[in-house]
Amino acid sequence: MERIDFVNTTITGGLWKRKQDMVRKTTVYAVYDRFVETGRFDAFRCNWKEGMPNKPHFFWDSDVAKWIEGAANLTAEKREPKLEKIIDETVDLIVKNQGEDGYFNIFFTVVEPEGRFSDRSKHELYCAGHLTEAAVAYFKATGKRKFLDAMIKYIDYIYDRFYIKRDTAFTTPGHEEIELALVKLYKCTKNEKYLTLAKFFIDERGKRAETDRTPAMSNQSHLPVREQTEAVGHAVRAMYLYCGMADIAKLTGDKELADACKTIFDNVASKKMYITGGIGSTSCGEAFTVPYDLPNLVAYSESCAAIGLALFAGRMLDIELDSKYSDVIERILYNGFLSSTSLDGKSFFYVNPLEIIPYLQSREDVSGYDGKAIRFPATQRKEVFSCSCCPPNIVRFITSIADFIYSDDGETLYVHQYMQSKTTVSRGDVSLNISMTTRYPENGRVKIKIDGGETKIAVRVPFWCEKKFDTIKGYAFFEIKDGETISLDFGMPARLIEAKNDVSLDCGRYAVMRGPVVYCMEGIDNDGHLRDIRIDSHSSFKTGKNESLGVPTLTVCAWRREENPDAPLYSVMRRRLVGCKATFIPYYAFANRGESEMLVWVNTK
Ligand code: FUB
Ligand code: ZN
Repeated sequence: MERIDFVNTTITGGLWKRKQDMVRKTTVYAVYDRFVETGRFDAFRCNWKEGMPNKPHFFWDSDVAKWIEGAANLTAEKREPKLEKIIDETVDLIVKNQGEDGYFNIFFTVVEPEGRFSDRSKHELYCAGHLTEAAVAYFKATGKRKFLDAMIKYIDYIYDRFYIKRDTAFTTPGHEEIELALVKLYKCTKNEKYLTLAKFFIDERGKRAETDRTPAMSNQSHLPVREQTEAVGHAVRAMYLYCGMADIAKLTGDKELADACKTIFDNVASKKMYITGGIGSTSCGEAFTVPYDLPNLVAYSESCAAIGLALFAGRMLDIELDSKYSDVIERILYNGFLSSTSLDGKSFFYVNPLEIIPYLQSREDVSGYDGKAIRFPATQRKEVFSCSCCPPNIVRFITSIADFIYSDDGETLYVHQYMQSKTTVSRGDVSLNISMTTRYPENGRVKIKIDGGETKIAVRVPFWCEKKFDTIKGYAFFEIKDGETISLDFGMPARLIEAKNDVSLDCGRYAVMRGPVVYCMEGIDNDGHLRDIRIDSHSSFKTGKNESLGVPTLTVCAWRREENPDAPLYSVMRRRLVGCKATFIPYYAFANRGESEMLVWVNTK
């Protein structure tokens, strides 16, 4: 089963078309402008000196690289001369400032020139990886080779130092990413040495103590990767590592590696993932903790980590057909990922909490301490961060989202995600034109038409679908003739969801989902005190629309205690529940109307 690359698929309507249009029109420029203002683009001139403003951070290269990758993805669908000009100018600077030997890294050129390949915690190989991904994307989009050739030269140098000479102060990267980039470079150039280097970095991780300021578990170096069974440490690093492992497992047929990936994936999906698909629940090390530790108020759930899990799940699906992977992707897409970006496309959450109590935000100011011990997530999205890894990651992710829709194995076309789209599949002399029509996730109806030949088709039956389908590994199989259309209706009632009782913080609470979309209440729609609102298991939801936000709503009869402004801090319980209406909006749309309380897991009556 091979994935149909997003460059062969066009999203033609619906939510994702609106998001892609927003990125093309607004987000890509908003992120660019903030990166210009903060000196990230200028840093590529490599002329920073002590005393000057905008000292380059050691992973600024990667911020811009991700932006370039996103801009390249846009160019792949429709040429964008303005974006190409920015990219070409940046590539010129890279080539100009690249060493004779191929080396390119802003920080280790202008800030710590003596430190090349000496500090495992400073993301050198991570930056090289993102630059390589960007170069491959730009080459694929435009056919221009300059960036690709520059990165080939750099990677050849890395190969020589890390794999041939082995004279660097560390063996494997402190922040994984280059592994999956090397696989992309291998696929693009067919040069086996890049696959060898990717495999080397994967195989060597955890086999020795590395000189590193970061704890071994934080960058998954505590054990050789084949012996790892649990997702641990920094969540983004973990996901990028697992992506690399899954890539290598698929390309080399390495069953042991594939099995490690399966075990780790199951560990994440069954014990360490929010209902939104978010992962990495603590701000301390931006990391996974113990199973079922999924706090809502102080959730970390970094946007990049959600992206990373979707990328990992996509690669697992490349290895074996199983809807558990595509279901997780869907959960992320419509929730933990989409929440990252404001509805106007200009600002972003780094951290995606599942509950907001605004007054807790000011807790640090009144404690008398710097108060960094408990960090409450920001209540509002920001346009840029000092560590601004998420915004450009969001740009490259939305622009390549069609990567998740289809796969083909020459006999069967697999449909994993439902997005209105068109694609073409070549099977020898036969070229199949596929067009999918749907308003998903507004409703669960999907039509898929095939022209150009007959085929088997396997469609994912979503995890939330209550209708009965005959499935194998969560997919329903049909035969479809040339010119025929298959019509599916998964239904899409609102449902109450409960968490396993091990997730202590969610006990006695329900979350609301309609199809793949998790809903939440905001104070602004519900007179605040959201924790005091209770719903019960007979709740019946009415669908509607919030016109100003342009999103669907759900309303339900609920209860709350009768208001008593004179109540003391504590008083003897009296049952004074009164009926009220509770209004829910999609979780992804929270925090678009100023600061407000927000709650996903609602108390039960
Ligand atoms: O360290 C580089 C990026 O910044 C990581 O991927 C994010 O988690 C953040 O730490
Ligand atoms: Zn991030």
